Amino acid sequence: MAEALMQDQALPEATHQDMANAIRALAMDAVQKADSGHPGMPMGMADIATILFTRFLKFDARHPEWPDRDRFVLSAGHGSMLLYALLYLTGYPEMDIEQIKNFRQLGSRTAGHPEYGHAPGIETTTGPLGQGLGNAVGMALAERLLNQRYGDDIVSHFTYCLAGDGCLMEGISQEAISLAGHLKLGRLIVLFDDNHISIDGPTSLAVSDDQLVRFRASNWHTAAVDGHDPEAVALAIENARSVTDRPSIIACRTVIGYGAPKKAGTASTHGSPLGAEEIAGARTQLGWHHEAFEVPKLVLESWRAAGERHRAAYDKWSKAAGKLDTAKRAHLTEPIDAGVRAAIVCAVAAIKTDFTGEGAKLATRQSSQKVLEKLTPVVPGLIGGSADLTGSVGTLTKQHAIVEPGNFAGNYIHYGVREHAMAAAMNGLALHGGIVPYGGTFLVFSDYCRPSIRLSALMGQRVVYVMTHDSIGLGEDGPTHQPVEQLAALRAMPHLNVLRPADSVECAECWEIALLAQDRPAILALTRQGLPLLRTAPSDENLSAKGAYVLLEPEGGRDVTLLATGSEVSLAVDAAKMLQGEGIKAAVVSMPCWELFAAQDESYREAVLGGGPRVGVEAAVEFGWRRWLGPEGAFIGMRGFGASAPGQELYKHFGITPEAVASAARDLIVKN
Ligand SMILES: Cc1ncc(C[n+]2csc(CCOP(=O)(O)OP(=O)(O)O)c2C)c(N)n1
Repeated sequence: MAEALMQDQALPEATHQDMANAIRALAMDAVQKADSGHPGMPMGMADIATILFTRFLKFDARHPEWPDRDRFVLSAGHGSMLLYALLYLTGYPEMDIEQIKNFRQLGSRTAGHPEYGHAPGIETTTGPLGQGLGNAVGMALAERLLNQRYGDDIVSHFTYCLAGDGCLMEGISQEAISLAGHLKLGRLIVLFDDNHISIDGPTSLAVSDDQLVRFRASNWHTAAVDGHDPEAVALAIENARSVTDRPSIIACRTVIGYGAPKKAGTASTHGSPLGAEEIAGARTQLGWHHEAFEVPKLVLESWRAAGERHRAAYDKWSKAAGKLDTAKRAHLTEPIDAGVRAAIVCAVAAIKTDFTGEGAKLATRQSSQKVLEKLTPVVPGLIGGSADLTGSVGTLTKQHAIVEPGNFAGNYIHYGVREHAMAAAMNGLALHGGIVPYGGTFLVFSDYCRPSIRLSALMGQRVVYVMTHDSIGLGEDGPTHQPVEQLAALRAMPHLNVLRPADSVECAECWEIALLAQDRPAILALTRQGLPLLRTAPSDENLSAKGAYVLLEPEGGRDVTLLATGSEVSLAVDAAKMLQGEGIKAAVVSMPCWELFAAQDESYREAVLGGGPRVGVEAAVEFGWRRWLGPEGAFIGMRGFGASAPGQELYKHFGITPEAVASAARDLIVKN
């Protein structure tokens, strides 16, 4: 409260109205010049954004990377010009007026929707509605987790999320708000652009929810204000900040396209340029008598002053952070630094030795749990969780304590049956910095996480998705639970490592790959059923790191190469042994990660794949396999959905057996 009042007194000279109008004008001018975009939301939310950025938001435009800055998430990403205008006006680096003029143009930092990494100050990529809200929940959770570990002097900030009717209509919003309310994320404040308009027209066409009742039912503090009354907005934000045991939502009643004389309040301002005449009318109505893209000196200076409001706070924070142990300070932004990388490599080598020594038959979900048990103490900020399948997916170990509502000392989150929110929140945890999130569910439910996985990949965030029960091998639960097309679908996604280990040793290697790949997410596709140990020879080298490698090379050249992933590698090995008995020389290639294999040089790939006939084996659909098999190769796998029966029987029923592999190999050799 005292802080907010002090900031009030330091308010720059330009009027609130002028400062808000600068946002409105930049938005309508940029959209007009680009001949595409969404002016309505920035014009409607300009008052709220002005209050937030000039009075409350803790940020220093010179230091967008400040770990203790408040986070501002524009969940309604179509209103990107609101964010770009704010970044330009407050003086963020790399966001000059040329960027605003080049809105939506190739190579500009001002893409149609905010893209993480395109400019400092863009906290996350938004556009797919509701995802930003899920990210904000993850960021607010990260703040509490790190506050618990670092204390108030180092981590103590708010997460503000601007969400529209669209975000709140999306199903993911229910999961996200329910999780946030349960965990009592009191530092999360949602500013709801309650303008009653979406693309098709008035929201009454499609929705009649009482949003605030919905939020209250999920343990949120709620308030409603006139979004064009600056003092009412300020008071509501101040109140929300003082509620520490619940997240808050403020429904800000706004007029979309505020200021446009004919179009304000209508869906026509949502996603199209206003047109020259309407823009001229808006300038008159708003009292903004400046050329396109021109922000008068006083207004710009006032905004720039807002960008400097927290310089002293930044300096104070820097001093406090400077007293931290160097590694701990570094881990606040990047938990896996050189020291931790070395520790991971070392721990994985030790686990591999244990696995080879024990020689046990283990499901890879169990091996993964054993690996996690060793990695958890080594990786700071490693935060686990599962969507109500903890026991099945092996994500919890003896090294974990549970995060409870209002108590953030733990390192494991019960996300509940909320796969959508789990995945979106994990993106937020990763984006916040200081956290390495992993979360588990069944591979078939990767479909429920897919929109967020896509954003992890697009943003290059290190999120580890532990996806077990990865084939018909799961058995009796039947085709609803048996993934057949998910591996192919996930492999189709750019910038994502899909890792499917064949045994415990590969499982440890895949965890190492997932954690050390700082710039991308990973899927660990793991089995429910036990798998024999195939990597019996101890090796410190991470053989999985090249994506595929020769597991078994026959002496004296190959007649055929058997390519397989995960649980089917042992089938390929059995087939090779059968063939060997007949004098046929078969090599077995394990392919735990296609993406990494594709990135190897051609000579390596050719050497691994071999020049002769190839048979691919995977208990999934064939889609994608031709890349490795060529047009002549044979594929042993699924041709449709699975069935309900014990896993072993299903393998026989669907013809995924060593005998079938051997037979396909013989046929190919004869043909050749
Ligand atoms: C998941 C998803 N579905 C659909 C869209 C397309 N879309 C963009 S904005 C929008 C309507 C949003 O309405 P609202 O949040 O009320 O925004 P406003 O009209 O107030 O700007 C839709 C359907 C999208 N971006 N994401």
